[in-house]
Amino acid sequence: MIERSAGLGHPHLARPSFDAVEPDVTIDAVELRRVRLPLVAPFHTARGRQDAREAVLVHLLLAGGGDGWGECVAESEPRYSAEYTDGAETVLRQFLVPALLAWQRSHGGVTPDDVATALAPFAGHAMAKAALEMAVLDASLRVLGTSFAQRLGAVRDAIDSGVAVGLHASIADLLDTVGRHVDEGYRRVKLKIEPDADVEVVRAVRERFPDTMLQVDANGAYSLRDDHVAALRALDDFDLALVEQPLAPDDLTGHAALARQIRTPICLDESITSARTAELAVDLAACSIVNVKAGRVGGYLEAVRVHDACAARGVPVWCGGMLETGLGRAANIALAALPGFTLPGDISASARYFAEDLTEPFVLDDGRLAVPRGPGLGVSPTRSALRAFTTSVELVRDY
Ligand code: SMG
Ligand code: MG
Repeated sequence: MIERSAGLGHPHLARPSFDAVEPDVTIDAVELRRVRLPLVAPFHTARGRQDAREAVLVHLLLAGGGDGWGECVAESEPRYSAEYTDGAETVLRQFLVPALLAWQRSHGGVTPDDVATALAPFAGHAMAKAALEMAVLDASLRVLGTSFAQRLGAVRDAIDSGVAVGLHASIADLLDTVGRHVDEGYRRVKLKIEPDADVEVVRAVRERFPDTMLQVDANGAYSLRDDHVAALRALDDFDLALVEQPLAPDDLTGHAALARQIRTPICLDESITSARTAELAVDLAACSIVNVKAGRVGGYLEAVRVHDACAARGVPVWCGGMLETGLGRAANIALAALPGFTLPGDISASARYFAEDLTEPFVLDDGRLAVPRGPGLGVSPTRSALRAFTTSVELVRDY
């Protein structure tokens, strides 16, 4: 791993290999726990509206005590991606957890690096796989007394916090929401856009907030139609940090063509499903910035490889968000503390989405969030939140 530091020119990226020291853990049982947290306000995007965060949590119970938590970022409905909560729970119960337990039986234990190998026979389901790997990472790092941040190669103690603002019914309402977040101290604001809710919306926000770092996310709602390209080109006037995923996820050549027609840098989100697709997208000039989401690429270890591939190409990355509870938020903050994460991520304070989080809340400090430093995720669900938000629990074990 040390050779990667040469490409980055960053001494801190000389990340120690944990393979030698990370102990095998022995999983006694896997609890698949469904939670449902109401959102403080609905979140609208070009792909629909959400009123609550429904998630599958993967809770590993280790033989001899100890545990680990993973959060699956799949959403209730298959809109942002093909994965969705019920599907993720099914694939975990029926295929992924049994495969990991079978691996453990034949190898005498599991390490975080084993998870992707054990699950590789199954196609897709990146978010479900990521949740299981996250739980194994948490469990084994807790045993070691090492934090996620240290394991992933973090170089910062706090990260700049950005906030994503959904589509609003009126520009006046949107300006109120953005104003509130600017007052709260967020270091950049991302606006959701869609055809016909773009140029005027961004113009109004830019006029009211001339000094705020702004970017937009289209969730693939545009095409190369003339009127769509014209609207995206009109956004060049507003000094946006980037436009995220304007076109369909599989349209890399379309993004490359669009990049030649607009000045705002293109960032890809849905298109990037692995370090390999990140390399391809960058090498095709489909994007010049990458949004990294561990769930979308199959886990935090692959997310680090996306970071490394981008760093080697001089491409800035930032950490995306999936309305995570405190568990996923803790892991995202650790990831966003890596050196190549040079842009603020969609990692807000807990209060942006939840009146009560699953863990102790993450709170902004001068527009920043502190990187958890305790063993594993450094946070755990509180008993009261588990009681309040759990909707079902099932136990999977190797009989
Ligand atoms: O966690 O603050 C957050 C959400 C950020 O906008 C956000 N995420 O496309 O980047 C994205 C969306 C995906 C989830 S909503 C469809
Ligand atoms: Mg996005």
